Amino acid sequence: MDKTDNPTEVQVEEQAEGQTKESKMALSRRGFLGAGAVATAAGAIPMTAAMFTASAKAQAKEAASSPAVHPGELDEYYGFWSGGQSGEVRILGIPSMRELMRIPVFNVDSATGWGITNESKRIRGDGDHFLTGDSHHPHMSMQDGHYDGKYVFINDKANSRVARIRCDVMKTDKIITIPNVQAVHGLRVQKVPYTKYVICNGEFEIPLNNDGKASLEDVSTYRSIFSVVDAEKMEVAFQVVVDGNLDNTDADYDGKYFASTCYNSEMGMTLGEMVSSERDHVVVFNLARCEAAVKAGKFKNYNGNNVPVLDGRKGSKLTRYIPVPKSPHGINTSPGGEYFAINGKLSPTVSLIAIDKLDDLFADKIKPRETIVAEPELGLGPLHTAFDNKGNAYTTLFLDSQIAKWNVKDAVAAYKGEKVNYMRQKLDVHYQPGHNHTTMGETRDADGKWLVVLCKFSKDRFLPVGPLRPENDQLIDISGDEMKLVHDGPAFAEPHDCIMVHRSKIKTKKIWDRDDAMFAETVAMAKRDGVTLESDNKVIRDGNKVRVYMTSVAPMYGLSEFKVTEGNEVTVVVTNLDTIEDVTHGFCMTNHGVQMEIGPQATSSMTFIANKPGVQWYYCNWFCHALHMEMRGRMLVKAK
Ligand code: CUK
Ligand code: CUA
Repeated sequence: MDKTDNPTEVQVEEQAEGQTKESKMALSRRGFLGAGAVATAAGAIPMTAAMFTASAKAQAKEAASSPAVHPGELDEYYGFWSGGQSGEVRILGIPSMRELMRIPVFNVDSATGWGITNESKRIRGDGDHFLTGDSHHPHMSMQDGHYDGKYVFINDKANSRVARIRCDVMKTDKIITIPNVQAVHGLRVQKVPYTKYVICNGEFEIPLNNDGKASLEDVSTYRSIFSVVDAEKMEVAFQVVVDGNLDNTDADYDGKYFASTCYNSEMGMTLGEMVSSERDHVVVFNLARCEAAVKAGKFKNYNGNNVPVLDGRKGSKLTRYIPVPKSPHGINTSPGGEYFAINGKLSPTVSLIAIDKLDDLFADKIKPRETIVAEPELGLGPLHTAFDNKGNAYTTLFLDSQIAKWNVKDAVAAYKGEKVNYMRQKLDVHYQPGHNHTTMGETRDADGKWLVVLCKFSKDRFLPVGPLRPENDQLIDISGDEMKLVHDGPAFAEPHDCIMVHRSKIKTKKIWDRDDAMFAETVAMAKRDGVTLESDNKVIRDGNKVRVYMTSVAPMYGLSEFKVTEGNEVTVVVTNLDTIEDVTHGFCMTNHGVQMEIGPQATSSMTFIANKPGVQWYYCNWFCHALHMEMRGRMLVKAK
């Protein structure tokens, strides 16, 4: 590498000589991960002097424009953030980056009683016993490539689940476990004609029948499987066995193809084996052919369930395999529907697959690599790419801790051999970015206003809080020619991915409908007990079971006392009769480890064993009224 033209991390430090001590320190901290990584990456990228100047200039302009949303003003976008290992989804306001709400999904939540209430336990279904989750990819349902404001779907990598969030109430309404796979990672929705399907990748390779009879040595039956989930029914419609494993996925804007990245085409079981070959691939799924194969009965079943599993391995009509440089990660469809952008991870490149060449590929008229129409070199560790509405792409460079802004058309021209510079700007981010996302950028409505970059490390950007640091979600203004960093947002573990949806797309309810499906089963139970939830306060005794029905109107419960016997299984059903927006009540039974939220006009219930003899106060734990402290009552647990 020519030293004068291509400053390495060390040289960058030298050039920083005239700068303040602090910014020099920042630069050397940046080098911390980058240096070691250069050795393992496929090759270093020449960074021109012009690029460096652009990046320094951009840094000097940090905080030049403001994302201020003044008191009383509302944000323009809803952000849906994955909560990573916390298992939840968070709603942020963009551009303020204020956290507005948390939606418990795969976690158990003390505040709302998610995982504690009977209503949430029904939704959590067969995975209710899991206390944990690892959510990665939140994506909203679409109509003809536009967000429809109906649902947000998200995966749980840890327990191979997919959840659906209802956007009218911002609560999870369905969670399913995907059979036959392990570690559901990449998740997206069908964009066109509408979100009939949610697509998701089984990342880890497991025996086709994973019944405990397979060995660790013979891995010949190990497979990864692509799952296609019916979005309305929340059932797996069909699955496709592939060669190699599956990482991230996306859909086209024609309703024809899905594509997934594979970083372990070797089917290695150790890190060394997984990165041994110079190329991996993208697998493209032909939806029409898959649906026809299911109809024609050309599937098998595994693990004793009825899910149709198609064989999409190499040579199959259902799939095509496009070789790309080793260990690709993110895949992002350009909002015009022209390209799948495949992010190189161990390669400094992004490979663009021309979607309009896929018909020819499936007709065997062209070779797989002929679908690649650009492979710009961007920098070290490209993980994910986002798009604006002006033909530019923004790629996170994990190892370089930068965002590369590049022009798609110019990258295509350069691949054809034209002498054009596709690189527009490199901006330092802090630090080690994974996903990034533009406002509306995964739909036809990409508007090129804001870019959020989810940095895995925050290091020195916030007050130190011990060895465990927050992530750093950075907001970048992309409305002008230059990217401008405008906000650092600390976040708890661990936003992998996010989407930003214009507020005009979402209509939420202010209070619950009494006939909402969320508590329909509880309403049915009350009916069987002859209880009218909207008016009755009753205790029903049914052998060892006690069902306590009460209303709540600020600041009183309909029942101020009830009696049970030690060992009784007690179900408390609270119906919040308040009709005023934001008057949420809680119900906490002391010394029993249970509490829940009851929104206005909602019914919530929970069941526990009364195992603590004596007087036990229950109280409202959501502040609702000046006399909120007085909103309480007594349960007497008579000793057996
Ligand atoms: S993955 Cu986390 S940085 Cu789960 Cu989308 Cu790429
Ligand atoms: Cu009801 Cu606080």
